[in-house]
Amino acid sequence: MKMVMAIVQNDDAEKVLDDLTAIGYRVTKIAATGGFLRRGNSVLLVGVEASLVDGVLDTLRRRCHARRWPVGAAAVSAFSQGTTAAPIEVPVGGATVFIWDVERYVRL
Ligand code: 2BA
Repeated sequence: MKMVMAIVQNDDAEKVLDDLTAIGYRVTKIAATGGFLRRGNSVLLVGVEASLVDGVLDTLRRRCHARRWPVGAAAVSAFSQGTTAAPIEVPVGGATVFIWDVERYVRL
């Protein structure tokens, strides 16, 4: 069994949840905050048989879109090191995905 942990933008999370639950995947959504932009995002935890991981990745590819967001003042000032910096944007997403082996899965 594998654990798929996907960090996605809030705007995409509901569609991913809809698709995954409709085809029978069990999913947990956790509200989170990105360390760089300090914007809300969503962490989706999906425990699946190894053979189903590609199906999860297909859904994430289909539903998660890259966007550009302005960088907050704190991050700009950290990068500019005291010099005046024009507002900048960074690309965010589709999805950042980590996959690891699950040693044991128990539902009590
Ligand atoms: P944030 O940390 O808010 O980062 C948002 C976007 O800002 C990133 O998009 C990336 O394009 C940019 N960014 C982040 N750190 C940067 C840095 N030190 N210098 C320049 N640009 C930087 P994504 O790469 O698509 O990441 C989206 C969100 O996924 C991140 O939100 C973070 O919550 C999570 N994430 C990404 N990589 C991660 C990792 N290796 N470990 C844990 N969380 C990660």
